[in-house]
Amino acid sequence: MLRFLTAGESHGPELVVVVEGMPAGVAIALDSIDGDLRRRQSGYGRGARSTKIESDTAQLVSGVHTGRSTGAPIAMRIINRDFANQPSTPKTLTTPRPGHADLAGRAKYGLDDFRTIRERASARETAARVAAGGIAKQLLTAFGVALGSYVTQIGMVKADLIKPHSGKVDAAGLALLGRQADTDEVRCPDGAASAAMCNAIDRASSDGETLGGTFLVFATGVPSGLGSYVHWDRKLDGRLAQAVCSIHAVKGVEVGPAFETSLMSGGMAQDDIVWAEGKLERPTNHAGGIEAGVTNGQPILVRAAMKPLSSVRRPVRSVDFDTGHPSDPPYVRSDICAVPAAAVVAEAMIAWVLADALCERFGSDQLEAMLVARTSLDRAGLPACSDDVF
Ligand code: EPS
Repeated sequence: MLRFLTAGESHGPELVVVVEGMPAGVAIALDSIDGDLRRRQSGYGRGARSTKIESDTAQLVSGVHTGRSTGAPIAMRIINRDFANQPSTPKTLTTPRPGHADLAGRAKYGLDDFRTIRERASARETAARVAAGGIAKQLLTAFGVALGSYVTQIGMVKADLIKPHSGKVDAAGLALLGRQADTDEVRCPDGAASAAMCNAIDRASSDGETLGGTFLVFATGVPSGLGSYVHWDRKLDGRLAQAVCSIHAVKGVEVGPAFETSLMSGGMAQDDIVWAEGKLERPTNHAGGIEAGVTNGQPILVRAAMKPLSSVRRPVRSVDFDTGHPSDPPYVRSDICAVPAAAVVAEAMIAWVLADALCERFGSDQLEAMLVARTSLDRAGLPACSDDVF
């Protein structure tokens, strides 16, 4: 229902994003999009490009009138300040860097200069995704859906945090963890772990290394009934996994504590269904808010694993395609750790998938009509005795 398309190269003049299918009537505040762009740029371990050169803001080109979406495509631009620093004829790169798109890109498009491939494959593109996700978040806000994220591990350092699926942390508790993350250098709400993560990043930097890690994204207030159990390609967990796994360097995604529950017996891993004080309650959330591909009204919990970034200063083995001889590819400036930034990008991608699923369920032309549809559909999943309550 919703689509977005990004364009632009890492060191080209600008990134462009076109958001298509946004219902009319959604309040669009550029401030909150710019706030997310700033959150994406920060994080201990980012390189000079993010911290010293770029200062991302979104310029709105179309699709918004008097502060509200019109139903027309919403186009935005994000200027690359580093464009001004680029040489007019950059040196050709003839040795592919392992772990990057270089080799795969040559096989795919037959491009001789690995720099051309790197330009589009760069994670700089995620700034445009965050702008698109920022639009999606504003539709979600109208439905009372809120998103946040925090870092759970960097390198070997794991945060010691309350388990978000344990039933001991509600929407307000998750929001607090998200706010704490936003004030921390590595976006980790465990202060002791955060300090150890920063030390690990310093050590990696002096060793010419990089670090990966894991992060958690949550969405609260999500209406039940989004997604489908009927068709494989409409299952919401699958759609979320695809969206998050498409983020640069993300290699794994779990919905709820999937790997932890794989160690449990079936009875332990269930989330009981309880009718209490006129409401359906689930004392735990092992399902991560999704059962059989459909939201169940519980917070959505998605965790992802990011590999250590592939641009390392220490020597790596490769082959020069001009000579056919072994060659160490030239080090190209990069980040040491981008896990905190990836969490913000994942928020944007999850917001996007949820907004798309909202449009699917409640219609997608006008926000007002969607809100009316929501009110009538919300009661569909309740037991008959709920009539006495309402
Ligand atoms: C990236 C390499 C670095 C990162 C960049 C992603 O860029 P540069 O080579 O210009 O130093 O800083 O990320 C961003 C610029 C950004 O805004 O996130 C890469 O190779 O993917």
